[in-house]
Amino acid sequence: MNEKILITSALPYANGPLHFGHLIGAYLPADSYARFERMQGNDVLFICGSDEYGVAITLNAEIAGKTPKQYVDHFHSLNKGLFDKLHISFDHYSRTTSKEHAPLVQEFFLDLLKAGFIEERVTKQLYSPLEQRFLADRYVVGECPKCHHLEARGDECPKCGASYEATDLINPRSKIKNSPLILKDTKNWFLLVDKFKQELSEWIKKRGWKPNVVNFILPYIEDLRPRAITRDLDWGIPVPLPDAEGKVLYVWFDAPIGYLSIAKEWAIARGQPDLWKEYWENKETKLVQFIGKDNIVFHAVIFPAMIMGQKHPYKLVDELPANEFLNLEGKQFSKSSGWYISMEEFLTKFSADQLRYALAANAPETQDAEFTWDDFQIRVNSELIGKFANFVHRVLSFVYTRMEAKVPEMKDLDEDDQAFLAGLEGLAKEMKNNYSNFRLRKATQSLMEMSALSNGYFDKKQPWKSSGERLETTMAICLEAVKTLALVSFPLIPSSAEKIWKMLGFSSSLETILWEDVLKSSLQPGHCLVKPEPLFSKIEDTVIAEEKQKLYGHKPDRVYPALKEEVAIEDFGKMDLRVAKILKAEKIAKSKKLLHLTVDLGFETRPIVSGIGEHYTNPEELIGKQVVIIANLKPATIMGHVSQGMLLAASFESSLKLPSVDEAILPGSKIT
Ligand code: B3M
Ligand code: ZN
Repeated sequence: MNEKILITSALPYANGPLHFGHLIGAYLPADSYARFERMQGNDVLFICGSDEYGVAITLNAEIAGKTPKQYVDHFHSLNKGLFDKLHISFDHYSRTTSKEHAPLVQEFFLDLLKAGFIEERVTKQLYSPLEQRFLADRYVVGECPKCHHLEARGDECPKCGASYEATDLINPRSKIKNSPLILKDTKNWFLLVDKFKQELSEWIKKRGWKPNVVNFILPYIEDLRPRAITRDLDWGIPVPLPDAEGKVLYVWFDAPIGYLSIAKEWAIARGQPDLWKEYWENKETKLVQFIGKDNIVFHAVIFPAMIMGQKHPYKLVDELPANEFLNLEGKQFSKSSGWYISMEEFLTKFSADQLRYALAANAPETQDAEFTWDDFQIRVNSELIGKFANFVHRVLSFVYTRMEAKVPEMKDLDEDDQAFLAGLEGLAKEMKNNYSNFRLRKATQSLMEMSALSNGYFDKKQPWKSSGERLETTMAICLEAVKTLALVSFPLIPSSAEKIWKMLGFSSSLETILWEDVLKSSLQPGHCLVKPEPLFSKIEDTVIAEEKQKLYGHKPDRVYPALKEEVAIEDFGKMDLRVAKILKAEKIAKSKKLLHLTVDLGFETRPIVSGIGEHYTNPEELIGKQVVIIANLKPATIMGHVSQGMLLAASFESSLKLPSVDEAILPGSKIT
């Protein structure tokens, strides 16, 4: 065959650890496909790398008290290590902070600018005078323009789900400093992607992709508008223009070009710096890009438009197997809320192949799917062990212990033999077809069918009651089945397949063999087997029960707000904090949030208006409570009520409570 096949997986953000959903979304399907196509004798280049720019990373790095570089270094090496443990066989795994990446991205930008596909525009963006920087939407909170929820995010309201521009928020504030923001003119560059409507539409229609992808994309192309491709950030690839100080390229402009820069870095590392062009600039190459469904637009529209607009003859994507989402026990994976399974911890208890098989068997290829601990246990114990490994083990053990570990000679075939061999051949063809067409779920079903057919043949021929030529023929045929199972399972569960291959006495690796050669040639009589070892360990109910308890009883990982900037002791000394006793507490008409309080300061009583109404819906419960107030705050008038002071409240995520002061401490006492 020797077709050139360039395979990519979506570049994972270096913004957190990989979870099962990522694995079955864009990595395991790509790896199985890459392994399969290598077995077909094709010239495969399988690449990926960490996606290391973007606002989510700068924000999370700030919260973690790290620089973005420290932050991405951590997750780049963590995720690279996980891919290795999961036997994802990238030919090269790199990162978008590599030295090859920026020049390629900046060349793309300048080509598109010169060709008239990028335009400079001035727009109003949110600016933080306190932080002296423009803030991207993730850094902004404010009042939802639709439902007036006060803690709405910069791009979406968590309460009513409305999505909007950050500039639409009422009273926008900095998420980090809680300080007010203003609208300010700023210059950015826009990709005129709408100019590619016609070309994109014609190109997409010829792709022959899954209807769910095409039907989603065509209407999107019709509604294409120019997109901002630069940001006011200091973490990213600088805009390569003289008057672009403080501007970087938007992460989704640079990241897809990572597929080229990683291939280029791979070629340089091999001492053939232009080799990558034999894949990316060769129209005969088949480009297959594995992604999650949320990345379809950038891979089927924006990046192809960028390629169409620049000057190099880079390949456009040929196949775009986009998987749906995987949920965990009925809910979305979410590290922040604690609803997730640590991949690292999982791999200390279960094998990569057990996970690969269970995820593939349940792959979300046409609709969202679920990972459940019960299903995982059934897939491993009943299918992988009960069918696949059971047959392999009893055949190898039988020949090893009762036939001197030597492959017997296949003599005359009876009807059962011929039917079984034909069944094996048919299922091997079915698996080849499933792998070629990215149907991993179907491939696992065919593997189990092949295992069941093999067990059925073994049970029917009853070698333990057989002898002479009949026994030899039966076991020779069973060994052919074991060989076929090792071959066709390699793309799916490579480590176990290699173990079977070794137990069959082969010193080679399945990575170097050809699919058709193995199917065509029978095992040689007299060939020696190696002592068989179990392939998997059974998963006990107690282990699953423990894992489920951990998940359902899981306390969410706390994400603490970043500390504010340091203050001098003199600054703190200006505030006069006092203990106050709440004497009266009433709601203020037309406000959900505000309460009107009367507090006793010992030497006087004071009116205070406080925004705690949503957390104390029954204000009377506050009466008699001793709290801390800032007693020397300038008085203010709020909704017509004078307020002389401010209560100190403790808030975390969405909860808020007033810290209480012990009764023994009298109102008016100073807090220092
Ligand atoms: N980093 C993955 C995501 O959206 C994103 C893919 C980039 S591929 C060029 O989670
Ligand atoms: Zn809202």
